[in-house]
Amino acid sequence: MDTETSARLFAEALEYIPGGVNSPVRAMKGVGMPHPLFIARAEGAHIWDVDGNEFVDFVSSWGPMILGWGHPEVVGRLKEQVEMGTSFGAPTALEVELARLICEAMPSVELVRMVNSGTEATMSAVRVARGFTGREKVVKFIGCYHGHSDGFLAAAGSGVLTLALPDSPGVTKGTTADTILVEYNDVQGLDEVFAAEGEQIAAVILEPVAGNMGVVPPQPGFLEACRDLCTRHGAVLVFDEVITGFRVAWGGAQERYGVMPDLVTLGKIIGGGLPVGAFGGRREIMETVAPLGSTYQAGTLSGNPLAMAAGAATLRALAEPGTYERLESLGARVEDGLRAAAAAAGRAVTVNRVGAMLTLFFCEGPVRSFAEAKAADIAAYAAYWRHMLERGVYLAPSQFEATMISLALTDADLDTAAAAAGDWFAGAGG
Ligand code: KE4
Repeated sequence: MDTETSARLFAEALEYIPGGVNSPVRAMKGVGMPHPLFIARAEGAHIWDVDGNEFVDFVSSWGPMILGWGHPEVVGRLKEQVEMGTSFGAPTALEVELARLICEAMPSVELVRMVNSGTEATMSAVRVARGFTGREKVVKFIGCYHGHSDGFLAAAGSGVLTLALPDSPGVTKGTTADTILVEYNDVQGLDEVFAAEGEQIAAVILEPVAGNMGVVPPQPGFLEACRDLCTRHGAVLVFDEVITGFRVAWGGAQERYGVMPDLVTLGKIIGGGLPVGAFGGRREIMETVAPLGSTYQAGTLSGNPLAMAAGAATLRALAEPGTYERLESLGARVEDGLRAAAAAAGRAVTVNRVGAMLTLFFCEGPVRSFAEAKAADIAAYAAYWRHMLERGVYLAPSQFEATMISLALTDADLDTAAAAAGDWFAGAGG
C-alpha cells in the first residue's frame, strides 16, 4: 500500500506538532505503524487517506460519526449555519434546541450545560459534585478514561493505557491523592472503599460500559451497586456517557441498564463531528452551576452554533424509528463474524459487545476488568490491525479501544471486513 504522502506529511508534522499528532492514539504506535495515515476525506462509512487508499471505517472518529460522513441533514444544517455565523459568544436558539433534545432523551437529565470536549465535561461534573457535597474524594475505576484532566490521570485507560504510562508527568501528588482507584466491576472493592471513606467521597465516576480498555460491559449488579452505595453515603454518581450516550440506546446506558446517575457527561455523538461536550443531571445539583449557583464553569465556544447544529441534526436522525434495532443488528453481525472466524481457526479470543460498540481481545478471556484486558496479546492485535488495513478495513489502532459501528455500514462493507478477518484467522496470523 502506497502511503508516501502520509509519510511526507508526518515528517513535516513532526516539525511543528509534538509527536506529529494532536492526540497520542492517532500516532498508531500501538499497532506498530512507522507513521500514521493522514485522512483526506470520508463519505458514508468509507474514508480515504491522502494517498487515495480507501477503507471501510470502524472507528467513526472515536464515536461521533455514528451516522457516517456526509449525512444530508447534518451537512445541510452546518452549511446553513456557516452562512449565518460560526460563533457569537452569546446565547442562540440552537443550544436551546440541543439542550431540549438531550433532556428529553436522557431520563436523568433535568438541566444540561454545553462545553467543548469530554474532558471539559468530566472535569466540570467532578467540580460540581465536590461543590454540591462539600467533599473532596473521587472514585474512578482502573481502565476507565474520562479525558486528560489531572485528577483522572491515575491508571487511566485509552491513550495513557496504550502508552503504558499508568500516571502522567505533571500530575501532582496532591491531585491524585483525592482520586481513589477501584477495579472495574469490583463491587466488593467499591463497598470496602465506601466503608473506609464513604463520608469523604464526593463522587463515583465511571463509564457505564467501559470503552477505553477495550469494551468491558458492566457485570450484572455492578451499576446497581454503584447507585446504591452513592445513595446510601450521599455521594454523586456520575455516568461518563461520552461514548455510550446515544450509542448504546437513545437514552444512553442509563436507559439500557435502567440505572439513573445523578450527573451524566456527554460528548462525541452530540456534536455530530464538531468539538463538543456536555454535563447535566439532577436539577438541585445543576442549579449550583454559575451563574445560577456559585460553582464556576465557563467556555468561550461552549454551545457554539456549528456543534449545536450538527449535534441537533445528528440526534434528530438517531431519533428515527428503527435506529437502535439497526445498530444492534449491525453490531451483532460484526460480533458473529469475528467469533465464527476465530472459532473456525481454533483461535481463543474474546469479543465484548454492547450494541454498536465492541472489542475483539486477543486472549481467551473473560475480560471484565483492566487486569484481564491487559492479558490480551497486543502484538497479535497489532498484526491483525495491519492485515485488516491492507485489506481495506480501518480499525481502532489500539487493542484498548472500541470498534464503533456506524449506521452507514453496508452489507458489502460487513462482508469485506468478515472476509478479511476470516483470512487472518485462517492464515498465518490466526
Ligand atoms: P475528549 O476530551 O477526548 O473529547 O473526551 C474525553 C473522554 C471522556 N470520556 C470518555 C468515556 C472517552 O472515551 C473520552 C475520549 N475517548 C478517546 C477514545 N477512547 C478519544 C480519542 C483520543 O484521545 O484521541
